[in-house]
Amino acid sequence: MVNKLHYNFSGCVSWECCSTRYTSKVLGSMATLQWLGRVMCSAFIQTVPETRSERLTVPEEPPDPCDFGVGAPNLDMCTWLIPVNAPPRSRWRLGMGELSAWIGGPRADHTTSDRQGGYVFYETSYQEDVHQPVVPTLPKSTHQMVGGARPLPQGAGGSSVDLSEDPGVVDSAWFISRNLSRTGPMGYCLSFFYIMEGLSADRLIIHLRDMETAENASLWEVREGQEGSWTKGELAYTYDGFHLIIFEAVTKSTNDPARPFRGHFALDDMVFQKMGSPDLDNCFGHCTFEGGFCGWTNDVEDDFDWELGRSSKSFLTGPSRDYSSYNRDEQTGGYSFIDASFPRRPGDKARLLSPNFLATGDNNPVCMKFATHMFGNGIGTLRVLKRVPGEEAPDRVIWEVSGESGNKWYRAQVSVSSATSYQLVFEGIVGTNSLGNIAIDSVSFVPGTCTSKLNVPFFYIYV
Ligand SMILES: [Ca+2]
Ligand SMILES: [Ca+2]
Ligand SMILES: [Ca+2]
Repeated sequence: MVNKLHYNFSGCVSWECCSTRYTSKVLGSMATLQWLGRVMCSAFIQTVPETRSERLTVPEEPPDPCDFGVGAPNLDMCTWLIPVNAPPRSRWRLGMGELSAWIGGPRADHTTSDRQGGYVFYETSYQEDVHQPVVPTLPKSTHQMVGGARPLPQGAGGSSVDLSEDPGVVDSAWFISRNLSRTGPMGYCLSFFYIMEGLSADRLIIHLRDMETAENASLWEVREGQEGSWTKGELAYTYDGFHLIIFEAVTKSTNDPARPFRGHFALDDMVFQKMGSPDLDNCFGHCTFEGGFCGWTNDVEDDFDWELGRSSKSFLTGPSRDYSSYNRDEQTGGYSFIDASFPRRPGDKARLLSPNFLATGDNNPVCMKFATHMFGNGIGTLRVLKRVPGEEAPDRVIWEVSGESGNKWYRAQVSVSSATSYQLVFEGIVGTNSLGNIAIDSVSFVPGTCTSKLNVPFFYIYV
């Protein structure tokens, strides 16, 4: 059961309506600047398939890349959409450097690095009206596809709310992919460039929305950008159902003194590729272990190997479900694990080697994120090491955890920087007995040092 969802601009159902509204409102001169109206009205009505037969019309291939065009008459959102009901203060817009002085946004795009290249942006300092204070409520699964103001999430642990204090309101704006079909076992790599700049911009999140259940899972999040410069974002994911990808840009709260200040988010060069395809040039090293090791390889100079596992019904052979299969509560999904049972002995090691990464430079660390599962009273140790190929120096341990952590997946992350090209190594070490399988999943990389925030629940639903 899927809501029929309509997206367009400002409630308009035609280009004429939309362009009139925008050109008169924004610039007051339709005759001279009609193209700007067209720029802002480039998406009209789109629907999410309501029936099975409609869903079958969803193309099997991922969308073509989108660079948002070059030059005002050609700016274009391609197949991307914004929600119909988004109020102006919660709306992504097409823009380009030449227009940035009037309508906001970065001074150059990413594709061409000039003032003619298109992008989409969300100006966070925009405040059309006065916000009403909203008391936070627990998220409810209302499944309304509506951007705009939303209550702040509950504090950690769902503690009671002090009603004497106005919690403020955050605005958020959604930028939505067209309908996507199943990704296939290898999954998709979504790569893009983003800017997050200014005091009033808080965070950028990517959600996956299941079109049948209308539930959202958050897959990716950043809370800071390299101010003013385009930063690459990458996301490898696999999903066995019809879905949407939603970028959500979130402002600071109205209670935050930074909220009135300027800020914006921008996106450019959106590219979907199939993981494992020969021309894949993004998501290097990322892996959800659904259909293989994604370029990671087993070391031959150790004691045994990492294996691919899948939805084990016995905890003796691996976790019952993987980490990256999101909101599908089924015994499904792949991961990689070490099997500690006979003939393994305590202290045996298995190493999984990454592809070769280029040097990061001293000022450009990357953060490797991954999920771990360490269940069983004989659990040994999981380490991440940095290896410099061709160098005699031993691998250097940069992350390590030992002992059991229950029958659960946990997020982990480690910052890496290297003056030379390098490899990363997952090393699993067998513990005191055979009840000690260690699993990993959802390896990904983001630019910059890892932030300390790891307490965001992996899966949560927004109102
Ligand atoms: Ca562009
Ligand atoms: Ca997985
Ligand atoms: Ca091995």
